[in-house]
Amino acid sequence: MQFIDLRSDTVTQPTPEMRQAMAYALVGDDVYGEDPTVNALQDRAAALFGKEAGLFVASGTMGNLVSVLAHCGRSDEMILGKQSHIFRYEVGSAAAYGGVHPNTLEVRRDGTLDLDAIRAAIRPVDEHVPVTRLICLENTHGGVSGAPVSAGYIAQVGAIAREHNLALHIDGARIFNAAAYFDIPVAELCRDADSLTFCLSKGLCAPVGSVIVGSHDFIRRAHKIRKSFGGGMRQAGILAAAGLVALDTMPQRLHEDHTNARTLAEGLSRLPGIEIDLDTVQTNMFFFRLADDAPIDAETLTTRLREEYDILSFAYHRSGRSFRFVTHYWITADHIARVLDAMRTLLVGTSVGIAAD
Ligand code: TLP
Repeated sequence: MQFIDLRSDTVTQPTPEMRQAMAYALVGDDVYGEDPTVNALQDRAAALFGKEAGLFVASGTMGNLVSVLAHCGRSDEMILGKQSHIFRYEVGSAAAYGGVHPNTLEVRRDGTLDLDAIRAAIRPVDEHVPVTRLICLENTHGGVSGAPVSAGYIAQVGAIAREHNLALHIDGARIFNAAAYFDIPVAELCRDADSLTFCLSKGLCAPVGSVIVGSHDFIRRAHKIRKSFGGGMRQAGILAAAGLVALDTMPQRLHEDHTNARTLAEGLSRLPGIEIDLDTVQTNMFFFRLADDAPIDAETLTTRLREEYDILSFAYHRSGRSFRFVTHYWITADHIARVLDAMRTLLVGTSVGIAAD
């Protein structure tokens, strides 16, 4: 990659092995169910997550939308975090296309929703109110510094869901980062969920795609909804081939991204003008804030990082002074040293002189 791109792990490019697999992938018409590579990816994902079936979709957003609509009908309600990606960044699509009403709860620093608040949010049987059908969790939670959510907590939410006959969906865009953090198989983080979406295109580096996993019945409904959104792809095996390589090669190295994020965050915490809570730095992303008395404003920092150091970043949340840095496969330990040196120069005016290659 030409730049040190810390904006997101969505910027990752496919590895040479993925490009090779894509070039030689066996393909067929997936709308007929005849693409062997898509079928292999779906079966592989289902087995990995301990579910009956999988469905390849174009993106994490599509995976979440299709899942919500497979669980809920019009005027049904889903309980989810106010800081969740589904609520914040998916264009209100569940409401727009499915008439699904969001009932939002505050996400805590550890990525969880308060269990009593979930219980209290479940609607009573009353003709004035929507029917609660679904609880959505996010793991890792991008809205709060990539917090990994434990299997123990998910089991507790699963118990509430079962008690009230609700479904549990997990937006697991970065579930492999959570699994790497806890050092457990993804199936353990999925055990109590009825459905989960995970992304091949973020930390796993595949160019396109996500997979939904769940029961045969759920996937059958999701398949039809995917089709209605124009998401029935034809020779999609070219994309799925990269996804299979991603599953083979990427999950076991994600702890390197976590280590790099930690090193970067600790280095930044030692610089004046940076406000950062190191307790929140657990996986491959973290937030920090430029202090009000920092010697540089966010816009100048972003511009100088890009123009003078080939480092891409942007102020997050439009709050002006908050940044999110995300590490991934294409960010090396050497890059981390270069970012820290650039930040030190811009904030303090001195550099330890790490040469750019
Ligand atoms: N997140 C993107 C932006 O949209 C914010 C990012 O840079 O982090 N769930 C979660 C938890 C996500 O972080 C994202 C993407 C999605 C779903 C959507 O995935 P895509 O982009 O594939 O639709």
